[in-house]
Amino acid sequence: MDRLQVFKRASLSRNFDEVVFEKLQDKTIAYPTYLSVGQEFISATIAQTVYGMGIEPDIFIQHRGHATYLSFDGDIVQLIDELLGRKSGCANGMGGSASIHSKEKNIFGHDGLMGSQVPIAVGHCYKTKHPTIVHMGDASAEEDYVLGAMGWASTKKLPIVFIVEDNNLSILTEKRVRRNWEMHDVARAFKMRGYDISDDPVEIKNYMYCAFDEPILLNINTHRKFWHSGAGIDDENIFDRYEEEKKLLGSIAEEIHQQTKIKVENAWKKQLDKQ
Ligand SMILES: Cc1ncc(C[n+]2csc(CCOP(=O)(O)OP(=O)(O)O)c2C)c(N)n1
Ligand SMILES: [Mg+2]
Repeated sequence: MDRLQVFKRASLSRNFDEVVFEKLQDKTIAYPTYLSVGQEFISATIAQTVYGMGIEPDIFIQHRGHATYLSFDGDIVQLIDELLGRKSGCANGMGGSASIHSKEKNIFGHDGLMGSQVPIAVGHCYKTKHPTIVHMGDASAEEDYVLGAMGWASTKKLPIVFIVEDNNLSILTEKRVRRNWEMHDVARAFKMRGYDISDDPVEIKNYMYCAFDEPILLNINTHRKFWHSGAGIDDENIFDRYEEEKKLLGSIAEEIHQQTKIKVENAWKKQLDKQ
């Protein structure tokens, strides 16, 4: 796997949301905003892997979706405009952070009801039989309609990948307070392959081996670096996959990080100058 290409995608998301963090603090952005920081390697690896397979999937995202949108090559300028509430935004300035989408990239925006994207994605995949990826949080996965839809996907052997971005949190409530079961076990109970893995890109790529031949579920353990919504820090010492990968890949990754930072900052500046 090209770990550097994955890093490039992750770097775009990281740098993008770091600018958004500042824009939230100085109130340039005044809407509820959900940062992907800390969780970027999930979408970055999935996108790099499926594009490497020559597949252009349909993608259903949820509220914490900036990294998914950018990793799957969603247009950065349209995302900036969306966060600024402009008509030229990817959801006509009406969706905001929680409901970004891209017609060009087959990214379907979220309606705000936790987990609703899962039955919608399954129904879509049942109709189209096109490779489909659906992202959900570990708390959204608990909604009853998610589980029924998974059963149907398994019964019909749909080409769908269920991605659980398991940051262990529902806003601030940890998983152990909410439930005593795990999503990969639920998938297996539905006779589907289900795996509980880390957000190490090599591990994610490896577990995509049978993706789209049959339904699979990857419960990917990850870490949310910032608040559930808005710009703040819950835990200064939380593990950061991005920094870990940067260290591992060395100076070339640092260079990619710096170049991407400039590119993203310039894109923001250009859009803000238009006001
Ligand atoms: C059906 C429903 N219940 C509650 C909410 C309020 N709510 C929005 S996001 C959220 C937590 C989502 O947690 P998770 O799915 O794990 O995603 P994360 O924010 O951790 O990425 C809650 C409770 C909602 N939007 N929809
Ligand atoms: Mg969560």
